[in-house]
Amino acid sequence: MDITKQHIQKENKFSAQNYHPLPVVLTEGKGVFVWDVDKKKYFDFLSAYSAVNQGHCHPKIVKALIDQSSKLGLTSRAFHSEAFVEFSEYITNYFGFDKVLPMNTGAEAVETAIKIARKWGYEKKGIPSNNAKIIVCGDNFHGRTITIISASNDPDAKGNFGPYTPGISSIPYNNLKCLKTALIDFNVAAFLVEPIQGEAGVFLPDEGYLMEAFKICKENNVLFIADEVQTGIARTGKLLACDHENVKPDILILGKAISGGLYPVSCVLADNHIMEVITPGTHGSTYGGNPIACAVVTAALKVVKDECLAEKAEKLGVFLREELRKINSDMIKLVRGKGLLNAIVIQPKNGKEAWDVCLKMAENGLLAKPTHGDIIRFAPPLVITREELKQCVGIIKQSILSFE
Ligand code: IF1
Repeated sequence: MDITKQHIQKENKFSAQNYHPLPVVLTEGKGVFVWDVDKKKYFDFLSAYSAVNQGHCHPKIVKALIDQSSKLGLTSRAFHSEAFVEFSEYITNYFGFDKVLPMNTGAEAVETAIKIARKWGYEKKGIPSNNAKIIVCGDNFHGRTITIISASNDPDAKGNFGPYTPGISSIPYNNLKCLKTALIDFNVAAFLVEPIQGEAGVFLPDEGYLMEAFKICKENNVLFIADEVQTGIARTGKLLACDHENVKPDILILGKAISGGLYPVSCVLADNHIMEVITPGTHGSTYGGNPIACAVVTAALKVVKDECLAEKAEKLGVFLREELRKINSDMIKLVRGKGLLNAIVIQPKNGKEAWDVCLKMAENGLLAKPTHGDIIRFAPPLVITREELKQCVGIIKQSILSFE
């Protein structure tokens, strides 16, 4: 049996089956490329769900990881650390907020944002105790914890994990009328929204939706929370997806590419009048804000600016969508996206569907994965060149036309 099959068989034996990966076993990554155990080279068109915006194993981020982990790993927040002091100043200036609260995974940062919003609701807005409500959007994806899936309408993500956390209501995405109605309720503390719905299949709201939603929140003394775990860090052609509409969220949630895919780091950013509800002992995390995370994030964010990744994503995204729309196949129902967060919707043909297209693209040297059956997300590292992108479009075209 070949080495790939051997690895997959072993994984199936020893690991929980909570994913259905493409039959590829990766062993190396550099920039836009990854290699499998057979030394086959691929373009990575998923970027670990937009966590590797700076490219795999970026030398400057790797250096920061090695240097810091050889000096001081984990102190806990029981003591101050030089790395954390420097990180806090750097990241709050970088994004323009007064305070940062560091965590590790995106879901933890989302949970943290919900906790802050609820506490703000009670202590600042005057919502009666234990009555705070959070408004979310249908087809959202904010993570996998019990509270977050309580806000989900995805049966796979939510099914059989009850009982669910109360105080969370869902409204249709991109619907300002429903938001206005929902915020009439004084007990609403916050509106939690993805500026672009990634998992749902790269759903872009109408132009102006974010700004109008923000205004409706302000009119009703409700916090606007932007989950930019996937859309942030230059992915959509601006540093933050909210920047396309000049919206400064009351609470900003970051994760994934904040550390360039080399260390799990997330954080919540907010100004003093909101973050001050968090006092000693009211929140924490063993690894949150650890020196290695701080060093890696600082290096990863510097790369975003030094290599103008947002501008690149903006320009290359327009090019990619133009080229994809030129592919003459009725299997491509739709191409949509912003910056280098894109997706194509596949019309099954001759019994072949999105999964088969992904298998064919893998055969031809490009890795991408379907979401919700018929949608394929195309999100390469932002360091990709125009020439490499052209090659990728060629692979996508060749793969899709092979089913004609
Ligand atoms: C999986 C999806 C993407 C996120 C947004 C918070 C989180 C995520 C907008 C939580 C995480 C990941 C999780 C991973 C696959 C991937 C994903 F398909 F699940 F939905 F990207 F679209 N907010 N998204 O996208 O961050 O706790 O994972 O660090 O769970 O399968 P996390």
